[in-house]
Amino acid sequence: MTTYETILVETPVDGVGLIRMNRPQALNALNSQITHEIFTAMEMFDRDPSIGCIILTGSDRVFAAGADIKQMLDTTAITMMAGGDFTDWSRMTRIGKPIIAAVSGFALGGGCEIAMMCDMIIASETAQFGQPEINLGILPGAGGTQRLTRAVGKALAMEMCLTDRRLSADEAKHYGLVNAVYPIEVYLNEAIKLGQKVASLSQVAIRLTKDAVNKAFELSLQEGLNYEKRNFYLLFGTEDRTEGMSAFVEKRKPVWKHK
Ligand code: DAK
Repeated sequence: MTTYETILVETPVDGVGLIRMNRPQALNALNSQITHEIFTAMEMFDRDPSIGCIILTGSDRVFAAGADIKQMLDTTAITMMAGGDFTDWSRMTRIGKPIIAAVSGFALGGGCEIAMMCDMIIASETAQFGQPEINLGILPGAGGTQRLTRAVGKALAMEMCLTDRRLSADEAKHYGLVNAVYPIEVYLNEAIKLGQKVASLSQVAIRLTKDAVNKAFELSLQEGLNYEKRNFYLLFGTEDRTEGMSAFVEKRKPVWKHK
C-alpha cells in the first residue's frame, strides 16, 4: 500500500475518494513531494473501480498558498526544461474521473491553478482566489493565464495576473469560477454530496462526458461537435446505455454496470 507524508487519503463515503493536502506549516505550499503524492493518489483512485469521483481539498484555513517558493528559489530554467521540479503537473489532466476541488481559505498561485485543473469547484465563504506570481517577478505557469482567462474573461484575468487582485468566494461564484459557495462548516460535506451524485451514475458515460466537455477548451466548434458525436456514438456500444433507456421506459431506477 502506498504511504504518503504530505497528503491524507480516505474514502469518506462509498464511491468518493478524498485527497487532503496536509502541509499546514507551509500553508500547503506545493513542493514536488506533495504534487507527486497528489497525482499518484489521483491516479490510484482513477484506476479503482469502486471510486467514481475524486475530491481535492486542503484545510479550512488554506487550500494551497501556491507552489513552494522556498523550493523554487533554487530552481533554474535549465532544470525545469530538463524535467525537474514543478514540471509534472500535466499528470492531473490525464485523470479520467471527475475531480472536485473543495476550497476554503487561500487558493493562490499554483493553489488557484490546481483548483482550476479540477472539473468543479465548491468553495467555503472564506475562500480567496488569486494569482500573485507577479509579486515574485514571475507569471502563472500552471495554467493561470489560460484557464483563468477562459473562466472569468480577459479583463478580470488580466487584472488578477497583473495586479494580484484577489477574488472572494462570492465574486468567484459571480464570475463563474466556482460552482457554489457554502458556509465553512458544510462546504466539504457539500462537495462530498456532489461527488456522491457523480459516483452514483454510469462511470463510462461520466468519463466520456468529462472528456467531451474538456475538449471545448481545445478544439474549434466543428471539431468539438465531431468529437462530442464520436463519444455519443461510443456510448451506444455500452450496456449502461441500454440499461439507462430500458429503466426509463420501464419506470424503474437503472442499475449501472459501468460498462
Ligand atoms: N511557498 C513556501 N512557503 C510558503 C508559501 C509558499 N507559496 N506560502 C506560505 N508559506 C509559508 C511561509 O513562508 C510561512 O513559513 P515560516 O516562515 O513560518 O517558516 C508559513 O507558510 C505561513 O505563512 P505566512 O506567515 O506568510 O502566513 P500569513 O497568514 O501571514 O500569510 C499568505 C498567508 C498566503 C497570504 C502568504 O503566506 C503568502 O502570500 N504566501 C505566498 C503566496 C504566493 O505568492 N503564492 C504564489 C507562489 S508562485 C508550475 C506549477 C506551479 C507554479 C508555476 C509553474 N509548472 C507546472 C511549470 C506555481 C507558482 C506559484 O504558485
